[in-house]
Amino acid sequence: MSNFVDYVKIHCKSGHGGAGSAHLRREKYIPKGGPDGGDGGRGGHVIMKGNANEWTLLPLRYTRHVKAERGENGGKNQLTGAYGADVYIEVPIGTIAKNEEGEIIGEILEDGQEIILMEGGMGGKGNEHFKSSTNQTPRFAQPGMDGQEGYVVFELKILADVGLVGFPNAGKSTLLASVSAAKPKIANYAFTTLTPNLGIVDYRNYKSFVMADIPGIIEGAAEGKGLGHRFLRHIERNSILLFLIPADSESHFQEFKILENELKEYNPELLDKDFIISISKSDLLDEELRKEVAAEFPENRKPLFFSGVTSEGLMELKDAIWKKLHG
Ligand SMILES: Nc1nc2c(ncn2[C@@H]2O[C@H](COP(=O)(O)OP(=O)(O)OP(=O)(O)O)[C@@H](O)[C@H]2O)c(=O)[nH]1
Ligand SMILES: [Mg+2]
Repeated sequence: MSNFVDYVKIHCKSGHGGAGSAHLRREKYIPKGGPDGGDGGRGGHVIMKGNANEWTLLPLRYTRHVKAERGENGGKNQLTGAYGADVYIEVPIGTIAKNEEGEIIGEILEDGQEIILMEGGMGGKGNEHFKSSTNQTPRFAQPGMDGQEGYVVFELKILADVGLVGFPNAGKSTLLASVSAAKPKIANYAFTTLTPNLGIVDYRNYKSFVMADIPGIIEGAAEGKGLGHRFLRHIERNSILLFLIPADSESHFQEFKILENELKEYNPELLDKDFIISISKSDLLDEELRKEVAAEFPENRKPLFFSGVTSEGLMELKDAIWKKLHG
């Protein structure tokens, strides 16, 4: 999935409104019929719609133009023209649409959510509306309004094969920096990382996967503490999760449980994702301490040890990630 597309530009056009009708009623025995022209139908909207089954903008890569239908013209007998069909652009959760000026039109946060990117033109009013005491038979009607037209840029903020999950200071950014060309800020204080960083990790024989370094999670994150929902949303878009528990944690397994619980509180389906547990900063542990830490974890949850500083354990970690992704 490393050929991810997170940017697509599409020329969009909403439908022109249908014209109102200027029809005059003609009946056999009525010499002068009145106006009976119906209104034109609204032109179709261009709508962006959230689809939780999509994870990339890849399906839109070759879409150059999107055009909604025009509204039908009004007809005689007060017949209103049909609405032009709306056109839908389906996007993954987290997609932001911007106009040509770079202003945000909207962001998709939920499955099925719809945001109108361009409104269809209003239909014109039929001549019936223009009847007055001085003009009983108006021979004119409104034209339909123009639709809108222009480029829309779609951006998916983040999408990665593996997302790093850990408390602040766990060593997430250090790991990303040591396995990819990304240069995230690293520092010895909480919330150094405020926005996600992506890195492409080279793997044996020219293979690669994408790793996402996301802001640290704290207890209560699911209720909005810390950076709250903002980053938990990013986690939803990663294929697998890598939990990082730093070697100098007070209680490693406990820390893992807190992280797991925050994900569950936010969205229980996150726990269905494949995950790997790791102990970061393993250079701080000698053989004996390492055994003690491993013993905290149940048999089916044994952690991998690595150090982003000395690089020990990184190859095994990459192997484990690759296996989860493709094995
Ligand atoms: N000894 C040792 N220190 C490390 C290691 N990895 C990170 N550190 C240190 O731990 C501190 C935090 O590292 P970061 O990589 O910024 O941690 P983070 O998880 O990205 O933190 P936030 O962005 O705040 O969530 C820094 O002072 C790092 O130098 C490691 O493998 N060994
Ligand atoms: Mg960081």
